[in-house]
Amino acid sequence: MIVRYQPFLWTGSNQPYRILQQSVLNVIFFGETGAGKSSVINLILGSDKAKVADGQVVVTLESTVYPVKLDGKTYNLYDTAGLGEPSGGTVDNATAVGNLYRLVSDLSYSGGVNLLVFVVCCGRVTGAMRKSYGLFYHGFCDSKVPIVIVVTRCEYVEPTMDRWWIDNEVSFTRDGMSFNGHVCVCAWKGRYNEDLVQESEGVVKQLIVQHCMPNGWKKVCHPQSRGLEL
Ligand SMILES: Nc1nc2c(ncn2[C@@H]2O[C@H](COP(=O)(O)OP(=O)(O)OP(=O)(O)O)[C@@H](O)[C@H]2O)c(=O)[nH]1
Ligand SMILES: [Mg+2]
Repeated sequence: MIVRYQPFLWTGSNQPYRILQQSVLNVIFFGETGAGKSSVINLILGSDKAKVADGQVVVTLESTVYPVKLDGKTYNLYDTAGLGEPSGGTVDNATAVGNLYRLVSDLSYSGGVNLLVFVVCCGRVTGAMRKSYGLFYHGFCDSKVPIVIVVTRCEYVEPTMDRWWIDNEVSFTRDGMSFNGHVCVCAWKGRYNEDLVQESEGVVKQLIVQHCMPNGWKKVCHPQSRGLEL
């Protein structure tokens, strides 16, 4: 089931019209445009429900939720618009940032946020990554939510995909980015990499189950700030 995520509507009283199930665990995927957020979500879903880029286009335009059951619990996986798209793109950065802020605020009126998943491509650790991490983890989530990193495009890393993290973790910590957990994956289903994709599916699911906190963190927001445009 795919549910287009919609912000809550306000009745004018203190009750929103629509409350998401309290018992689900809310997991937000964020990162640069093209990092592989939707591909990683598809790995977990075991399907192609989340639309993936074909070429150099921005694909995920708004937050979309994909419910999935893992180990008997229901997780709502939130796919979000990519950060870092220069102004004038399909979803400019200010809109993407505003959508993320709204998502965190809206979830604070239901179960809260249980886990953040930062998705990056293997390659250079960039200032843009540091900015996205700082803005979302520290800025929007007050450093109160566990955060894990999923590194995509690791199919060519030798001798195993995890080697990339061993070589690059220090660059993240030096830039002030630390994580509760990490995995290096191949989220692209090619002809000859079925075993890597299968391995990736297992480690990503495990990462989420292991690090999701049981009680979601809720941002203290004021109703009048809900329409905030950043
Ligand atoms: N080779 C390789 N390609 C990948 C991997 N993960 C994702 N891709 C490709 O990278 C491109 C972007 O992937 P998406 O999943 O659409 O990225 P996204 O972060 O959701 O992008 P936006 O929605 O535009 O922000 C697609 O062409 C994917 O097939 C990977 O592990 N290896
Ligand atoms: Mg996407």
